[in-house]
Amino acid sequence: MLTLPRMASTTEYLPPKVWKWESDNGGNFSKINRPTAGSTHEQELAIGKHPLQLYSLATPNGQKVTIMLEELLALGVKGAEYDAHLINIMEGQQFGSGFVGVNPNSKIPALVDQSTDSPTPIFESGAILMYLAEKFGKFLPGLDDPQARVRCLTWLFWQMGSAPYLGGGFGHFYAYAPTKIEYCIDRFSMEVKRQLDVLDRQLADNEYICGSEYTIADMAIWPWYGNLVLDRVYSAAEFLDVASYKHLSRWTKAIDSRPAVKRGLIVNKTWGDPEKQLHERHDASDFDTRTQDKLQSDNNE
Ligand SMILES: N[C@@H](CCC(=O)N[C@@H](CS)C(=O)NCC(=O)O)C(=O)O
Repeated sequence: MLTLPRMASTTEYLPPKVWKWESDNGGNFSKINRPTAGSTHEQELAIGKHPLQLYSLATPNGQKVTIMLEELLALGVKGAEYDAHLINIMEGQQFGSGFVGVNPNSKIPALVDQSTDSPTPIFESGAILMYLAEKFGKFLPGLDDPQARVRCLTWLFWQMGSAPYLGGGFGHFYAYAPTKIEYCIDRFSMEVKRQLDVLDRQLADNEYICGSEYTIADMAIWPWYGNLVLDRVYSAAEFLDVASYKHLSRWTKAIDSRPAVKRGLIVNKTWGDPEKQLHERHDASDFDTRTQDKLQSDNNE
């Protein structure tokens, strides 16, 4: 049988034998992306006065953790007091030596628990949510209810595996890539719409993702899929016809109205409406006194 050599389906790009790094490929993140790990410069991390030190930015992955911390504080859990330090990933601060020491994967969010015998560093938003849930015994069913617990963990891990298709796949090619490539946008729109349908069906029978209780699974899933439904990421709500997912929309709005969620969403935020930007959070009162609109009006006085 005659075997034809594999041909590239486009005439524009034929991959070379060995891929080489072109440091600027024109993409939004080309200035900071690189194919190696490790730190690029010395930069110590600041340590504030509270037991928990968060190093983050208000992307959906960062918002998961600030929502959880604000929910814990709303329940009166004093040990959940935290300092939220800004890590500006567009300026490469995730490659500073201090940050890499906490998270060798150089991605926000990263947390250090300073209340343990020696500091406990944690990275990966799912691991952080689980750590906090177990530390304080909130928002994750305990080992005395193994079925409820595994249901919650299953949906937590569903988010970890699914959201990269939404962010790294759909969002990247729909909103950020320097050229619109129909193949990529089609492929990831299909997958994201399938995921929206998965969530919609789950929420048709359940008030929250895992049942009648609000858990860390909701806190992990909402910042990605809730923000998408509310058209706060990628400007793709119409394109993906998100309004057609009725149960998902109901859940999205219910969680968006929680006061702790409203606070969590603005911590470490450096873009958008100045009233909704709290660059760093070191005290509960910062929400009233240190949002960008307040700081700007203080400067003008
Ligand atoms: N699986 C990780 C993903 C974290 C992640 O991708 N963080 C992004 C911001 S949303 C980041 O820090 N990117 C910086 C970079 O890639 O250099 C988690 O859930 O914590």
